[in-house]
Amino acid sequence: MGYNLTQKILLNHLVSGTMQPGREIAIRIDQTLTQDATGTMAYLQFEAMGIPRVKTELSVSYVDHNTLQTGFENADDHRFLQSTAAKYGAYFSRAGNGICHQVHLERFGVPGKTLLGSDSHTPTAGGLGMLAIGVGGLDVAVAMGGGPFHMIMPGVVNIRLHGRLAPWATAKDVILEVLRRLTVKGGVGKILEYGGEGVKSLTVPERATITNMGAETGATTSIFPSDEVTRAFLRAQGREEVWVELGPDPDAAYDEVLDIDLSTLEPLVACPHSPDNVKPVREVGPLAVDQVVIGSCTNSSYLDLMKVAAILKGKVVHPRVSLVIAPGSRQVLTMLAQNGALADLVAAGARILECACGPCIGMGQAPPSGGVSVRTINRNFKGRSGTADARVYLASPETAAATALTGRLTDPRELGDPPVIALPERFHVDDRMIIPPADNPDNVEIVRGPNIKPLPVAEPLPRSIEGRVLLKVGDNITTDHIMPAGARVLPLRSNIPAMAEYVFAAVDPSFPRRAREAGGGIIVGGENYGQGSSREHAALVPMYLGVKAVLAKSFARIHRDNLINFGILPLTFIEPADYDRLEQDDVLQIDQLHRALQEGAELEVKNVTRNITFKVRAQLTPRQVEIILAGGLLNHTRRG
Ligand code: MIC
Ligand code: SF4
Repeated sequence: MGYNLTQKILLNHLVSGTMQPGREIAIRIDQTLTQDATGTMAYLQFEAMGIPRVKTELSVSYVDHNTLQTGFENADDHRFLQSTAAKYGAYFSRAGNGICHQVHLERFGVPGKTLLGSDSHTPTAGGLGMLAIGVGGLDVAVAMGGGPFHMIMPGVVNIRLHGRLAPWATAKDVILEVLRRLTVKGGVGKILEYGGEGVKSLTVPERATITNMGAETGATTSIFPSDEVTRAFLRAQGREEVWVELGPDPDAAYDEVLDIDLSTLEPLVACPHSPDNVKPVREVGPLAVDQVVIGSCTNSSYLDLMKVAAILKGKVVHPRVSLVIAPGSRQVLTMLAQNGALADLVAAGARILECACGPCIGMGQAPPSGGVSVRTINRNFKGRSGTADARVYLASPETAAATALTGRLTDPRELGDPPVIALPERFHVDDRMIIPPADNPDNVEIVRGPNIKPLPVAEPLPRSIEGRVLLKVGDNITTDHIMPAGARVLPLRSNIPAMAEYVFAAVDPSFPRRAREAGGGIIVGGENYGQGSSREHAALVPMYLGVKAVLAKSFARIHRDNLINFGILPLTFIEPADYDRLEQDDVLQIDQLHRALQEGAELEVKNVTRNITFKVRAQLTPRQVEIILAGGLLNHTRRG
């Protein structure tokens, strides 16, 4: 039996383990990326490991999230990141150069290589045939230090694309269809490998839209083959020499197969408040719209924005609508400026933002009260836009542009013939906003502003835990619920004591106070606890508040790994009904922890308040047991 593409890349990078789904493997990491909201922590952790220079082939430190500088904090963090990159051997992509995933695709991604990024949308580079995985910052710090990345071997799902997209159907509609079928937890423990003859008809930026938003299914990553289309993209970026042809063997086996006929897809939209709440645009509404946002790492490429410019050319935005456009990179913005498309956007009334994440992460441009916002981004979790009662719909740039003109959610097919925009022969290449590492690192001094506070480190796991249930939540709780982002909280990412005031802010603002008063405790969650962003702060800050364990029906991958990395026990109910028998404030006790974890045995939890017991599972690999016992990955790594 031959290998699929995922297995080929993994095999090439395998350090230990066997590639059987469910077994632990370790792989070598060629490249890493960090961004400013997760990067300060990652570099503080790298520093704490005491390694003088990164050991990867390439590490890039991006500034793209925290660019709204309403106080000194973000600018201070940027200076810290610039100095750590110079000293420790990473490239530094300056504020204004673009969103990490877009720039990495354009300038650094290489088919067949592995990329580990401290951002959940790192799989964007899968559009180039790279195996690109999003993780917490600490895992990236370890990889920068030359350590392998450990993961449970996922099952590989072959998504076979047939036919071609009909006019006005787009890559966004492909991934929305995948989300409609798989839901936000259907990809957990899986890698989505695209294939079939339909792949040929999709450009690299379109493929990248699909692999980017595969993150919303919970998948470990998504990947496309590297073919002549990939080669043409890399040639146009002046990087043809890194191209290699890569695909599955003809007799490759997969754990699952999913067929999608591209020709049957129509414009789709994800309705509030989940990316899997997908419906055809024509079935939603009539829906008056207050804001349209075009941008984010999912849909802000040159091709996307050229189509938007063509739709808007000569027209003006509807009086009700505020249209906001954030180009994905300086390359995109420069090209739009040079060919006149930017003038068309401005003339149409678009509010042009810098090349950054911006509204996608609630860094400005919050919609009005109760407002409806149609966005080309990847997440519409409640409150993420910065307005608690706003309703956010996710759609393609074409649907968004049509909507901006009419003021109501609009199927772009109403506009007649679609614009046809080809991939340019040559992109505008100018890497001067990417600063290479210093030649003389000894001369570089790390610049640390007052916002950068020392790194809290977890305690080794005690032999028994007794704690109060501090909070009980339902299914699909996101890391945005646990540790919100947005313009107010993001600047505190390197200041854990200050961040602690916002844990579960939108769910129960009394959480930090109660956690402090109780001296820590336990959180109870439903299915897919911790989905969404990779932010390790959703584990690190609860750890700082004394949270010892999370009991849930199931976990999202990155968050579960982050909990382990920060010494918090992720436990799952063996009988889901036991979830119903627990209430907030119940006192729980778990004894003989060390022995049960080391033996891989089930753990007995005593509900002291109700005088009942029930069983939970930790399902840790032997390495994860060591990490938890040591009080987290940093302690474990330092001990070597
Ligand atoms: C996001 O889209 O939620 C973020 C902000 O990019 C996060 C990372 C972070 O919280 O810094 C992600 O997706 O991992
Ligand atoms: Fe930035 Fe949004 Fe992409 Fe996250 S999802 S990296 S916030 S653009």
